[in-house]
Amino acid sequence: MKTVLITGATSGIGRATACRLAKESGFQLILCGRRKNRLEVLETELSEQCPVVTLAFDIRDRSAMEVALDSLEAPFSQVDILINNAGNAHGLDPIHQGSLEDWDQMLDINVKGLLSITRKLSQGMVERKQGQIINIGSIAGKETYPNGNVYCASKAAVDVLTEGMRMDLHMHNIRVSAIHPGLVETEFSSVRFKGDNAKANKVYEGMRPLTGEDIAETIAFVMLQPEHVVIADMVVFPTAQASATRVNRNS
Ligand code: NDP
Ligand code: 8X3
Repeated sequence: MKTVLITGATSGIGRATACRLAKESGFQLILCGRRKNRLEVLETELSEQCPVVTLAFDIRDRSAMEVALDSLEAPFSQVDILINNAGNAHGLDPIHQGSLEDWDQMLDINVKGLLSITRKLSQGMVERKQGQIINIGSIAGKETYPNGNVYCASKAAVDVLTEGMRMDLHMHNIRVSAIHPGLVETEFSSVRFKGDNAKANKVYEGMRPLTGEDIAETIAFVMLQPEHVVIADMVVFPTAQASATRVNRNS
């Protein structure tokens, strides 16, 4: 049985991925996020389908992350597949008005959090000469858009780090992939606009966005390829989107 760890499993893409992978046989899940109550509900829901454990920690807090991962007992102590999904945008402001607190959050979660957990879990993968890492980037990392500045930079870092990880780890038989979604309707925009749901809903106005389930399906596709195949990089848009800024809102 292979062990899959998903960060950011309490909502959106991560939650949908947990539900999608629970349907596959041969996998057990470690689900992570800060909201413990949501993790508990999900564990109860999915443990009828496959073995599940949950770990509640803030990915910015390196020692909390280490303590949580070190607490894993067999058969969950060896992580075979890491899905680096936790992340968010915080704010959408021009560079001279951006909030330093928002910038810290995006860099600490989307970049440094992803790096810390990857460093920790890739060590065991290297020792065992087997593993897979799937990073959730964004179209924002491929194309910068107005006021996206630091979020775009954080996702460009995920793009570059995916390449770096693959270069360092392929000789240890570890597969590294990135999936870069366009607009996906999750809690993402509500977090970006700090709970202002009127602003959040406008992001998807007049068009049909992707769902967390759509991206979960692409994650499963990448993950379930034969061992000699790595999907290195994938951009996934809704049909109504052609680039970071070109969206057909009459669809
Ligand atoms: P959601 O806001 O629905 O989910 C974000 C997840 O990240 C939550 O489970 C949240 O859990 C977790 N998370 C956030 N901050 C932390 C933290 N400090 N420590 C631990 N976990 C954290 O958004 P999405 O599902 O849309 O986002 C998932 C990923 O997809 C992100 O990396 C995002 O950048 C990326 N993405 C999203 C797109 C979109 O349009 N929605 C498009 C392209 C990429 P909790 O709050 O419980 O800690
Ligand atoms: C999320 C997609 O375009 O809102 O990464 O940045 S976008």
